[in-house]
Amino acid sequence: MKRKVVSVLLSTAMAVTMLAGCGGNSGSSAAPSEAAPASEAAAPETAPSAEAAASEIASSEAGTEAAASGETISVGFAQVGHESDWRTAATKSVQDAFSAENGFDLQFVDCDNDSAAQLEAVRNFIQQDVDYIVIDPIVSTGWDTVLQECEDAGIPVIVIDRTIDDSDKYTAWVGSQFTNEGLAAGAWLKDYAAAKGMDELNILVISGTTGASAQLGRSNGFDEYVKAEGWNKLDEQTGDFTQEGGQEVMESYCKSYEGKFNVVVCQNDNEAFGAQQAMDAAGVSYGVGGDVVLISFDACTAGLQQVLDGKINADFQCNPLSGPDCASIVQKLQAGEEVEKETFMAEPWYVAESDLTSITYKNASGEEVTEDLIPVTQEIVDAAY
Ligand code: GZL
Ligand code: ZN
Repeated sequence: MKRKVVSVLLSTAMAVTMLAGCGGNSGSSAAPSEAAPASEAAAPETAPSAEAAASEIASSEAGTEAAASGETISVGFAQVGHESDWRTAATKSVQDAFSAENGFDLQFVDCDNDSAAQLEAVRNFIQQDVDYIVIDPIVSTGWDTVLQECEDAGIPVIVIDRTIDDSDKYTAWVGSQFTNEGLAAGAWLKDYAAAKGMDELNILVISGTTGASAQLGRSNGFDEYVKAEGWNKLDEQTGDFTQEGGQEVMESYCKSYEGKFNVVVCQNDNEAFGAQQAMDAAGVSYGVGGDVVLISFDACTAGLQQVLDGKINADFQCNPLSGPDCASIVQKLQAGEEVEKETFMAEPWYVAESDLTSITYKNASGEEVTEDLIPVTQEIVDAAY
């Protein structure tokens, strides 16, 4: 099965509006900003990659033709929810790509982290007889029956971001290699601890939504290092990818493991913001020069600001901007063209200090890779999603 790695860029300024209300956004309001390049190798200031720009143009051109010919493409999108800054950016990426001017009629459903509601949303799309269905699956199992119903109705399904692990009855998937994110975090911590002379690691993990492929991959990848290095992982509890969840779990950790931990791993930035609040309240110092190393994932704008401020030591990006790739897959299918089953987003690893410049690890495909560590600068923060 061919794979394509795409660095997805938005070359236009993008004002990221944060969803108010529940779901644990960091509460920070992001200023309108240029989107960052999301390719591993690219430095922030490089121009949009030709491939990404071409796919963006192709999807809008084809869309415009479709719109001009009056044949809009109807798409049902069942989104996880609104639990994090990452999710807000991911939703906007799809809504922008599947716009009316691009020739789409997008039916959007925010499933608020409720798997039953998500299955119901997909079944409603079948009833509405949409042309295509896009799913970001809250959890990775329980999908085969409803995907069979989509197949029986002749509606192609594109999966984005998280994966569906109990069925392959979908046409294409665009997203991240979550296990690599966890492996990269373990590889970085190993080198960082050696560089800082930390001979004993006592680790607390605040994991994401249980059963989400992002949680499974990050936990499994990181645990390979826990086992191989003999690190002491004191506990792992879910913070459900929300700020409230991160704060609640960290509050209990500060009581149960007072003075016994020197590393905290949060599986997204919003959990890290909550953990910071709890550690502040407990008088625990973290980040560069602190008693606790704080690791996070997503690298959203507010998370990268924390890295720049030395309050998060390392932030492993998960790229939310799969909208353009997803839209170009739909347009290719509409034109009767072949599409790849898997498209992986390229994702940079960000750090607060520049003493380590790269990591080398064996990735989920068993290849030994060496990847850059990017010290965060203000322009990187300003260009983030
Ligand atoms: C990862 C995505 C995760 C993010 C969280 O691809 O599914 O869900 O890491 C989000 O911020 O809630
Ligand atoms: Zn909610």
